[in-house]
Amino acid sequence: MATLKAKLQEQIPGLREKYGQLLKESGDVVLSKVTIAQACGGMRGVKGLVCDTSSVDPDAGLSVRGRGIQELDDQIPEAIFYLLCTGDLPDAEALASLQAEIKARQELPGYVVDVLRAMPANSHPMTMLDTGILAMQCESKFAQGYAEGMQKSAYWEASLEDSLDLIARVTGVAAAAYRIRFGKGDPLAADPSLDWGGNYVNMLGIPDSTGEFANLMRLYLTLHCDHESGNVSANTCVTIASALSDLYYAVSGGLNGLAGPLHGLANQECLAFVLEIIKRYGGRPTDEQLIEYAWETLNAGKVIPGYGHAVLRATDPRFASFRAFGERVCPDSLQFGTVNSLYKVIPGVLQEHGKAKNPWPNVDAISGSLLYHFGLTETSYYTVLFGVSRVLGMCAQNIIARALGAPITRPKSVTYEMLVEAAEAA
Ligand code: HAX
Repeated sequence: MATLKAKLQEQIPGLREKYGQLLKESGDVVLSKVTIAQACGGMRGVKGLVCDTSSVDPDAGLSVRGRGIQELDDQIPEAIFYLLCTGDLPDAEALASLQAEIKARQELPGYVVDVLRAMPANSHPMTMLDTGILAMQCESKFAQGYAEGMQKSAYWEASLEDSLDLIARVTGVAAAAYRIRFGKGDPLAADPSLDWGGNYVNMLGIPDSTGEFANLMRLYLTLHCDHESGNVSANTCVTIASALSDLYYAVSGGLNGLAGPLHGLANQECLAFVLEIIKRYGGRPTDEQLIEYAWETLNAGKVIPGYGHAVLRATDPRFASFRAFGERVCPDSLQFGTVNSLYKVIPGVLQEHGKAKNPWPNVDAISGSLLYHFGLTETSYYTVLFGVSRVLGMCAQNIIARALGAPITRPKSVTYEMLVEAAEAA
């Protein structure tokens, strides 16, 4: 068995060597060109970032370290973190050791709950999550080590320390935010006998007599773990950390990006969309009613939440994993059934509409319907779960970036005049 730290210690010299060699021998090779449309269009398709933890293929979707996410949907999120960091799944002993590390660090500093309680009663749960994480910045071992003159070669170890602390505590922050924001009573303490996902469910305080809600949580935290480094939240996190701001700053900042409606907030909007449809038609709608509703939405200039993607061009495999879970656990749920009916009609409507490059559903189209089934009905909380999971990927990406001594991010921007000049020269 190799603990996460031992495995990283063994791998990092080779990793530095292979990148060093590549840069020396092939540093001038052109990877991508950038058109004016791309410079003005969110840099779509420009290859200008390096990320080894995961990759998103337009058709096959997310793979973590080369393994399709659907092959991994029976793994627990702690194992996925080990995989993200090292490229291998842990054996039983390494997994137990990682879980023990997390359990040993999960008690929240008392001031976090005070900070959350002091926030306005109508704060968005994402604001509470991000604030709770940022409040703990004073705990950063990276910041402390840096102030004490830590060697550059040791940055990754301090990052790993901050990662383990953050992963251990983020579920406590998220659960406390839920209980305070929605008047569920005092925050609940962590239970060290439970795994990361099971403990999170337990701290939310939502009864789970069958254990299936904990299974859904493990699946949720696994499926949302990472999505390359170019998406808004990961890219923001990478950029902040490239200034050697520690992970509390970087993760909190990245999650602020996740809170946008075109990114992580879509899952809150998806279930609201489903609930509105059910209300309007007084129950499970027919296909004709769904088509009517979809066209009304599009004609009002709005997007169909949960459909389309900046990179994917097929049904998101994470959608498929959730769908299989729903078929097994709650096939008769009104919300899950409506999501299934939408899946039948929306791609055709979007194709006819002719704008979206991808008419297929992304992960956000379905996750809320399953959470709703288990009694997590506060839709504004859904992005928090996404954020908790994404902390795994953000931390893994950061550990590797610090191991490789990644420099500060600084792309070049151009003015309108420069664009015109380039256009004229062409
Ligand atoms: N409904 C209606 N129109 C859509 C659409 C949808 N679901 N998806 C894309 N379009 C429209 C775009 O608004 C755009 O219109 P304009 O030319 O008028 O601006 C046009 O189709 C082309 O867009 P695109 O190239 O296909 O998509 P983008 O890469 O620009 O955007 C989005 C990708 C995910 C933001 C987009 O598909 C969308 O808004 N979807 C709905 C919201 C959503 O589900 N977001 C979650 C995405 C997953 C994620 O990141 N989660 O965190």
